[in-house]
Amino acid sequence: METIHSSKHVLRASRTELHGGELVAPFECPERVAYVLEAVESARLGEVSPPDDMGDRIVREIHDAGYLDFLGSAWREWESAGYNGEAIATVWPSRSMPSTRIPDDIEGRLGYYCLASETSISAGTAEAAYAAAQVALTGAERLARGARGVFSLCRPPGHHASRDQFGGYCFLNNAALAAQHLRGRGCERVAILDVDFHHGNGTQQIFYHRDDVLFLSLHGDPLAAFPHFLGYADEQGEGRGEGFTHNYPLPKGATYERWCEALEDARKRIVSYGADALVVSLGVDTFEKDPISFFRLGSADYSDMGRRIGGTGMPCLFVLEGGYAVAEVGTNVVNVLTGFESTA
Ligand code: Q9C
Ligand code: ZN
Repeated sequence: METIHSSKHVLRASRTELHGGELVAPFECPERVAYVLEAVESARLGEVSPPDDMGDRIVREIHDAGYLDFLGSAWREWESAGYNGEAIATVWPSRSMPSTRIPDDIEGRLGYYCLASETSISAGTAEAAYAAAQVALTGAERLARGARGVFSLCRPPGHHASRDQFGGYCFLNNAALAAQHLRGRGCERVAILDVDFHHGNGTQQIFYHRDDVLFLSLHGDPLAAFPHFLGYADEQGEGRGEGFTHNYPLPKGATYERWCEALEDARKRIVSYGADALVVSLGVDTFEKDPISFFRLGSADYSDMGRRIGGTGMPCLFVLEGGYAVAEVGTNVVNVLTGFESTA
């Protein structure tokens, strides 16, 4: 299996994450990719290639123009405001002041375009996010040209990013971009299976009213886990999209056995939907040693997960999302990929 990777991911190297009331070194760090590349190489998974320049047409179809302008200029504006730290949102158009006005001031714009304040914007963030988008789009193009499986080693991750908001370590929705690209390249129906520990709120929002992209997410129950305000079982899509979103919120301490029951239900839905291609939002923060999550998957379980995904018989693009037990992220991700390959 080919891996698509951009060394520009290192441009995303923020120093701060707001965690437990402290500014800590971010869980989502460049070392994650180093471990994944190491595991890809030692498993001899296949070639590692840089992304092609896929342009910004699909990015503009999925994301809001004002949001993209904001991402492009936020760091410069923050610096010119004279602040010493990284850009962190502190105020939102919340339930008590539900405004749609977009303020001029950077503090106001940050709040307008942000959905969670753990994520700081730093120098180079926009460039790295754009490179990750190209990695996802290039992977989708390889699939459209006939590959059975491709790995887009995206960083920063994407599934929390909505049409016009960043947060949860995400800025551009890599998996959504890949699905949209596949739609324009001959796939009538695309399914997105989100196996990251956290609900893929951004991806759900982007496709909520559509029936040409099926979205399924297995995740920690939002009553107990980030992003808290989306990902409940009764969210099933709206309008044409009704019945094309499926959420599987799972309890604290869920084992692979429990997780797998949900995967099997999702798998049936994907097959009966008749998807032409499958995009997997591949987060491995379901791991038992993940520092910010509460499932109990072990390293060997990821091989089984990959085999089951391969069992759909569908061409599959794996897009990296979360996973913060840094030293084990590589092994766990590559176990999914080699499990998938074993079903060829
Ligand atoms: N104090 C992804 O896995 N957690 N994002 C905030 C912790 C945010 C995870 C609460 C978790 C975001 C791509
Ligand atoms: Zn996650």
